[in-house]
Amino acid sequence: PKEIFLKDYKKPDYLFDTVDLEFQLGSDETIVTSKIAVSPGNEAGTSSPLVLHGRDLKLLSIKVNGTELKSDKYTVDPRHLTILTPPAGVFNLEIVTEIYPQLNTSLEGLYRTTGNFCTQCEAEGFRKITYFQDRPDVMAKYTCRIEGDKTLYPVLLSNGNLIKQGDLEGGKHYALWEDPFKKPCYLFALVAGQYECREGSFVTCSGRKVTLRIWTPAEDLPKTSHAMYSLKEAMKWDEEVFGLEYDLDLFNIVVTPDFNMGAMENKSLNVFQSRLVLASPETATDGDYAAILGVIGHEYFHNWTGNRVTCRDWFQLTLKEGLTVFRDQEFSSDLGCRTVKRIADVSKLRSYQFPQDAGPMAHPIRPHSYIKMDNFYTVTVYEKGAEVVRMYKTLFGASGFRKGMDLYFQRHDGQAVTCEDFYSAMCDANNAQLPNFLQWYSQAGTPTVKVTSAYDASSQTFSLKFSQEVPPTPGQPMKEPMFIPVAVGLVDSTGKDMPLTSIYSDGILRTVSNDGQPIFTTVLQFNKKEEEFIFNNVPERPVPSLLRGYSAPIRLDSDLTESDLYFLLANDSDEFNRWEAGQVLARKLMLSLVADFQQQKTLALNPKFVDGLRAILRSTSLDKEFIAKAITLPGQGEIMDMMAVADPDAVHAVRTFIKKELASQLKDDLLAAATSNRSSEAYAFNHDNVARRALKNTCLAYLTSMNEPDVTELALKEYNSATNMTDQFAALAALSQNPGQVRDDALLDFYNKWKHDYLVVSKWFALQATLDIPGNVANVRKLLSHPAFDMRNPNKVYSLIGGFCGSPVSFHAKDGSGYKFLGEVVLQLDKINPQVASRMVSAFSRWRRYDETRQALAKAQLEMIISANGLSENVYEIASKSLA
Ligand code: BAL
Ligand code: ZN
Repeated sequence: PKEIFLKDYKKPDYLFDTVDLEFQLGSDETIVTSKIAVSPGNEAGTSSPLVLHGRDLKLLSIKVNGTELKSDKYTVDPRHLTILTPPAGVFNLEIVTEIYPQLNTSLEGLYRTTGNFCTQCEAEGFRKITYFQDRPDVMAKYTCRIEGDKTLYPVLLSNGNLIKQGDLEGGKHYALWEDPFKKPCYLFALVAGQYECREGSFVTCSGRKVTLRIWTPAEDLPKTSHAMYSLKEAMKWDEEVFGLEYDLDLFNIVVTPDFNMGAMENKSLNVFQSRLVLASPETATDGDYAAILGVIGHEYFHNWTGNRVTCRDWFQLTLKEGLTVFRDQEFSSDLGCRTVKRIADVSKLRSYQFPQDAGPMAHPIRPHSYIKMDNFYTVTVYEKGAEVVRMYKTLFGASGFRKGMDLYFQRHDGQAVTCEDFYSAMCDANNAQLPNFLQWYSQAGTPTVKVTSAYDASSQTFSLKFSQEVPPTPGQPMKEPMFIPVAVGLVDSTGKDMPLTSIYSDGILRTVSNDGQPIFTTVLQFNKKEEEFIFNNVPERPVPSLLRGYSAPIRLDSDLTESDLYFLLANDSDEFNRWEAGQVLARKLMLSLVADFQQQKTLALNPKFVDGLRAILRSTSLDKEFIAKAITLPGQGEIMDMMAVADPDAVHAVRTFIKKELASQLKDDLLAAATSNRSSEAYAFNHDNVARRALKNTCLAYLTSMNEPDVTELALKEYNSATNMTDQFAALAALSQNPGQVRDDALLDFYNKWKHDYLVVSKWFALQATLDIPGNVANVRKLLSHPAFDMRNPNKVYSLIGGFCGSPVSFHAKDGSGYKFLGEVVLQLDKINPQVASRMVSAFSRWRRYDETRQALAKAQLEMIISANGLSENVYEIASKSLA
């Protein structure tokens, strides 16, 4: 397979000005006619061959300026169509191809699922529809005429505005769509089938009325009200926060059960997998409601960050994804609770991105090379990318960030640009220079920042000495220092923030104030290997609150003592850092108990830790969802990630021990919180109610972990009396922690209740897949042949197989049964859907982190996979890099 490099980027030889597509949708084959107005792409004009991408296409004809092209004037291979000597200057190209959407299980390009047609073109799916320069810097205006059977496909949708529609002979009809905005082909979309829509409208800030339609199979329409609410909120928010107005009179969202990604931002025709649109209180949890809000927002926000301004090439993916994730995070924060959202995002980064950044697939947010671009839709490009965007906001403030965004759109609307363009807009708008900041785009690996502090009473100064280390990653043995914004506050002995006045560093004394007003948090700009910052006028030894709000995506290694951390847990005005202090304490505790467990010592819980959590649990002033987060222990993956040799059994045993011990020591408080936060009110998705349920259900999970009759009784009662899926599923999950009849009965009951609803059944699959019980692989293997499971449906695969791989005890079973299971599944999946298979094979990539026995077993599976015949490039890339 061929590796593609960022450094080899060249502008396209040819430009496409307009593209007129025609689809004749048939039951077996679809005929695609593409008429393109081509012009030379470089100033000198060109006579170089025009190379078009194409895959799985049957070429029917090519015309240049209306004349059929003779076969000696072009070549075709399985990946390309090359027109050897195109005419000089502007010319028209017409290509007719035949494709077979009903056979397309890869879900890239045009495919048919449950009778309906749907497309997915990002990153390189358009080449499965027709021959094209399938790259994002080729931007054209499109029309799309769709023709098909009126009964089978009553709804015909594409991008832009509906220009014409009408009936045709033979029971057919057609629709003609025109998109007035230039776009790259990855944003093209077509949907045809049996759908109904919920219609709404939104009046934009300039008074234009936009029609909003959410299309689903008729029976799901009642479940689209939250998505419609989310869309309207997103449109309003983007106007208020960024001054960005929607630019067409129609916005469509289509729901499909089979979709590789979560959703896709095609211009004015977003496509979503069902899980991220459909919700009712009875069938969707608070987590689902929150995900829908975030992803509807995310795809809508792409209209400006991604569509109006797009990427020059796929290496720049984080330009649109990092920025748009940042925007959806901010949107969800503004509509919910900012601290809780920040905690959730940082936890995700630590659980998924940190391990990636420390493994064989580590790559900068802008990768240097790829074999299959699909493999780079990663937590690094998305979530770390969003952290990099967040650093601009931390440095420039909300108004400086807005200025940068305004300048970015002013300069680049309608263009395909690079990460440097975004960086320059941010810096230029703020008259700033950020030395070493661009390293975030080119260096992989999570930097570790060490901090030591010293207080000098005689000079009333407090010093923070920083040093940074960026670990070696594949292809990058040596690293340069990065620009790291560190938000810092100093907390006095009464727990209050000290006013910060001036800081000395690098021979420069800086006054710290906000128009003469004292400030309590300052952002230190740390961009060298080592640097010391000295705070002046500090009357007593403070406890520093470092990296407030998690101001940079780094690992912080500070000299804060245990008592400093308990002090911050109880007092820090930065709520994120209160949570963080608890997490640092929990991580230290878990690691030390893991060592005890490995040495077969008796485990005992530090009473100070119990007291710290009790105080949080009893607080009447803290947000309830915050309390739920603060009493939740770091995940097993996070702890394994901190060990020299990851030991899933020890980490599991320790986490289970702490959970049970906390439950037993805090039982009265947990019971009080679990019962006092019940509510008989009708379900509403608002922060107060979500927070109340989160706290109640977190406490219930703790209590049930004790596996004692009274708490099991309580959980059963919660399960049976629940009036919404959040409470019902939480009670089921709580009960499922303990093997036995109660659990088996509850799981069966749940299935029988919900077998008619495939989204709820997916939750049921995921729950069983993630059960931390030895030997669960046999159960999961059995579920593969359950009538409700379908290997062709990505959502079910992510639930069952993905869930299983995320469960350390079963996946990393010492006998290799989990690895063997995944090895078999990957090969089976790869024949159906390489993108999904390659996501699954990634679970092997950190095999070197485990003991020798596990290493050998996992490696054997990777070797078996890589030697398989007909392996996709997607799986090959992940498997080979994992073995390298
Ligand atoms: N562009 C792929 C799906 C998403 O990130 O929105
Ligand atoms: Zn996106």
